[in-house]
Amino acid sequence: MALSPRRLYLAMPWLAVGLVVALLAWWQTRAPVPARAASCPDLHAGCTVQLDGVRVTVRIDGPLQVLKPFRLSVDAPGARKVQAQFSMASMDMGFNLYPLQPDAQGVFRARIVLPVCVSGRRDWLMSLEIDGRRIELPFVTELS
Ligand SMILES: [Cu+2]
Repeated sequence: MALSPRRLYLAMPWLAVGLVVALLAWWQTRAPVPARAASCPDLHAGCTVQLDGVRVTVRIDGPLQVLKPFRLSVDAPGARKVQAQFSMASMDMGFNLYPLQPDAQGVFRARIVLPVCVSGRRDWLMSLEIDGRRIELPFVTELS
């Protein structure tokens, strides 16, 4: 069974399918950015987390409640790109990714609005990605 040009031609769609499957498999197994677990009992007061020698200060202003906008500020000297994502342990809370924008002082800021959890949970996980490094901060939203 020689590999004639015609056979090769017929095999093309399958090769394409195989390539897509391989790409998807690779995408799934890509190691996520390792996270530095941190704790911040009072996000309004703010917390400082050490991330590879950089002092990262995280703070929020405004009501820490669902459906109400609050402001997130991240001070990470020297950082170029900061983004935040909000999730719940073992629960898909939908896609949300907030790119933070630096202000004149170089403090990264974003306005966040959290969705309501369908099962009434209030335990969230804030994932901050700072130049490819990640901090995970658990927090609980307040009741309105
Ligand atoms: Cu939830």
